Amino acid sequence: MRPTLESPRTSVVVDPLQAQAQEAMRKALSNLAHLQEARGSWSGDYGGPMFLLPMYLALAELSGRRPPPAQAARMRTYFLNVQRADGGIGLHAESSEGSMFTSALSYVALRILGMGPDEAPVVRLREWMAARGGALGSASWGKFTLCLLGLYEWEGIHPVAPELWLLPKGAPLHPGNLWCHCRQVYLPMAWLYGMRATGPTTPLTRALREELYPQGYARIDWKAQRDTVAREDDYRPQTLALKAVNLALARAEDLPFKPLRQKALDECLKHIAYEDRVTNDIDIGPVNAVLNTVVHHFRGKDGAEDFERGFEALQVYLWDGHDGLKMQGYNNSELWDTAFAVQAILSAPEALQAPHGAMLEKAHTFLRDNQILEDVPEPEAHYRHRSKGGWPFSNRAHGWPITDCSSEGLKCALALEGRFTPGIPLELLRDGVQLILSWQNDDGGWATYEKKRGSGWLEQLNPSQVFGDIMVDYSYVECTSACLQALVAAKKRFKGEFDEVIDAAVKKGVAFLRAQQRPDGSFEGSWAVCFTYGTWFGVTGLLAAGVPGNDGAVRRACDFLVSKQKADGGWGEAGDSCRERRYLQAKTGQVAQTSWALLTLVRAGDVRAAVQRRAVDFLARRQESDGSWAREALVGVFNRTCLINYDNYRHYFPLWAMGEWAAAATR
Ligand code: LAN
Repeated sequence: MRPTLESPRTSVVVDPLQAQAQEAMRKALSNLAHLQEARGSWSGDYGGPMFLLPMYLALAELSGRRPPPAQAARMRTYFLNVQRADGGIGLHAESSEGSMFTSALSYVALRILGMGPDEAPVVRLREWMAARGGALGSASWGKFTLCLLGLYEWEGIHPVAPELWLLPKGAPLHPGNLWCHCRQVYLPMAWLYGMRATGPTTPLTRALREELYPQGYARIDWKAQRDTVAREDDYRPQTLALKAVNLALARAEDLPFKPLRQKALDECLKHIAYEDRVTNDIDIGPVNAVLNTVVHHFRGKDGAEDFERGFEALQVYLWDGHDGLKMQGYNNSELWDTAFAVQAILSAPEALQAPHGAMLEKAHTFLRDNQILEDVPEPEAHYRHRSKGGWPFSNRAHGWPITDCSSEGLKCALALEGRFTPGIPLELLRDGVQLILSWQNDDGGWATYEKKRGSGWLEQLNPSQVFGDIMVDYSYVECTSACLQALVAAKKRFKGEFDEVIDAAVKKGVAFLRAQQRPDGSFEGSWAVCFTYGTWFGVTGLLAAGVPGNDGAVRRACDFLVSKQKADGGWGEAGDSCRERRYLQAKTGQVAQTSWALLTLVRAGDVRAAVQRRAVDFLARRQESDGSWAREALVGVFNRTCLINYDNYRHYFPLWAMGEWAAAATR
């Protein structure tokens, strides 16, 4: 800088952007403190998928538990808010087109919720469906749900054979080899299919049969409809392999005598009861939570108590949000949110953190009290991995630990160790490390809940039509990165104790990550949108593992991100990137994605300071006066096609990114 007489050398040159960032962080911290729950966590709307609430309402209708009027009104509001201008309803709340699966189920839901067939939104929805052949084109899970209600005939779907559960464990088609979410959905489906469980005909179902099918219900040749699917629902068209399996299952189903059926149904029921028991009836996810409860309903007197507990547990999945009352994609996302919030808080300058000791202490309590303390009973007999020492996505009651949730939990536990009492016993931290190590796949990566079991070709048999990659728990960039980061932190903490095993695991993990990088330098994410999220994890995983910032892979990833920055200084990647598997720009920058990009560039020590400054400026400008950030487009995703709302991402990621930027800029 040019020395002048007016600026004596002792004066501190204050960068106005630093000052702006400090002020933004101060406000973001008090907003986080304000949003924190008494139990120490952050909770938020986890809606998005549009098939969940209708499935819940199908159960409510079957079991005579229609929601009370005020709740029903909020649910109607939700559907009407999400309904698209063309009349259809998409797979998720912000889909760029309607889906027959969710339109047909939402139609039924609206009628269960008391809307008449002549009310305008219902008419528009029906017309949208009719123009596309009606509910016959619904994806398979929609047809299945309609069967339960007596609104589709069981002969019109491919068999879901309960006997698969009796196959020898090593058989490739054994459900134990499937991704746990897929396995747990097809488990109650197998029982319900085996029983051809169907609710009674009522005036409503009689009317719906005519409204859903312009061709006339009585005239439909059901057996010929097994493969009928609307263009909108056919993301994963039937493969030859699936066709062959379906044919074989159909032959078996047509046999007059099925000697193993009863035994298979009992086996399914045993696993359903087990899943209910080890999750406190929450179940691993929203779909099996509904379907297991449907099973108990159809068990009649035998299932009455289980039904009550299941139905009660389902209430935690409901969330009354800004756009109405919906069913969420999980019981909640509290552990995940809390772990990220803690890391964001810890990134802020110490002077700003100082007033928030109580917030961190409460968060620590939540993390401590939600670590999983026990393995599930007889894990092998129920196709379960170990659990002890891990962390779930939501809370301990849910009970299924996840690789990356455990890693984010462990990272926080280590970062906060010694600060609050009682702390987490050292033995439990060790268990966490061992668990993460035990989850590593042979390919060097980490999957979500379990080690990869089935081989990739199983995906050829994906019967869902609307989802991609549901059959196998593959290694993912995000999970691998999180596990590497946690292991490296653990190596430091347990000086010497785990050095060799962790070094070996990290070496393989790095090789996996490198192999995932795409020619354009990006990494594809699977659990949020999309290349921005994946690249953040890819790069931070490599860096944590000791790969230097000037490594070619890191440089290429940074170049990729820099090339995508928008004129407003932010990053905005459209949700359809996940579906189409290529980077699609959104109209404007988004704060969560901008934060991921900024975190990546800062950590990598990227020297293009102006790029980062524009991002910081974008984040600060977007902040509201109360320290929050406004809601933006959905940014979470699963199975390539379905977006989901991580409502707290906008509250802590900008803080985290500005915190790391500010620290690096003053270094
Ligand atoms: C989730 C939620 C958490 C999420 C993260 C931990 C964030 C991720 O890093 C790994 C994958 C995981 C565990 C995940 C997988 C898919 C889930 C379970 C969901 C997105 C929540 C809902 C979704 C589930 C599959 C929805 C039901 C639909 C099916 C196709 C079964």
